[in-house]
Amino acid sequence: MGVLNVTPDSFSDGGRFASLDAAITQAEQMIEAGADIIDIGGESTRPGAPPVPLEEELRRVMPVIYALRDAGKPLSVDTRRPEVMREVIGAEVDMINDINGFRAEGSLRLLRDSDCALCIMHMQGDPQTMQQDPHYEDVYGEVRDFLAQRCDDAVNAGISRQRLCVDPGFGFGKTLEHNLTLLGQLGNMQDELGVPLLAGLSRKSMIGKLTGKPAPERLAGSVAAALFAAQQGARIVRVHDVAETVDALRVWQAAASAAQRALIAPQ
Ligand code: 7PM
Repeated sequence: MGVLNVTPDSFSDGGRFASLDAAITQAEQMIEAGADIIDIGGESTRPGAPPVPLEEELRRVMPVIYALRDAGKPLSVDTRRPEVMREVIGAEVDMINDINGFRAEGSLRLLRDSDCALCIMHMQGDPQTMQQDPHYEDVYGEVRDFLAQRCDDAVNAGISRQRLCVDPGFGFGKTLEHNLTLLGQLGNMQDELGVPLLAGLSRKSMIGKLTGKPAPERLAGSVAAALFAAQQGARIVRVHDVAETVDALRVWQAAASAAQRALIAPQ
């Protein structure tokens, strides 16, 4: 899954057209590089970020959706707002990726009346305050139980389990230690929940803490994290650097299958 942030820093029409153009070019490059899903986000969820007005979020994502409809790859929209979900479902997007786990009133009901996929993510608190003092008694158990409960809630709202995937939400109300505990147990979580797992680690502060590097220099660390997540059983990795991650996954997959064959038929 390639990350496409549509967050123009200029609000003039010139800035808007320029950023739409840039977003489309970036999406085309990610598809060319091997992305299977494009995740379109119009709301900055950076810790402490001010909320984006609803109308502005729609003005950012809708033109990009229309421009990428015929690009040949499934489109996902990263949003917490039922109003945005309704609009993008109407534009026939393939997945809603909600960092809030579809906890907003009415969102599951909206999804029931579509055939759109859902990515249910765990977040403790809200983006404004979540990194202030994250606390858990048992981070793995609490995140797993939350995701299991939200999956059951979705199924009880009339949504088929086959439409769901889950995400532990790295960096969303979690310390480095919490993130590492979750990453180390990703395989168990996949087994226990029985729905496909999505992992988003790309350029996150945990990579920065482990490498001592600022965001623009977190490529190698992010690729390592994506490979590890895939090896643990993650079915989807959400990344900024698609070409590099695809290369790494291809080499790792070839080596892993060769190792598997050697186990079955030793030379
Ligand atoms: C600033 C800080 C901007 C953090 C953007 C972010 C995830 C996601 C995001 C994730 C799923 C980022 C985050 N992260 N959706 N949306 N999983 N499902 O680092 O980990 O891209 S936004």
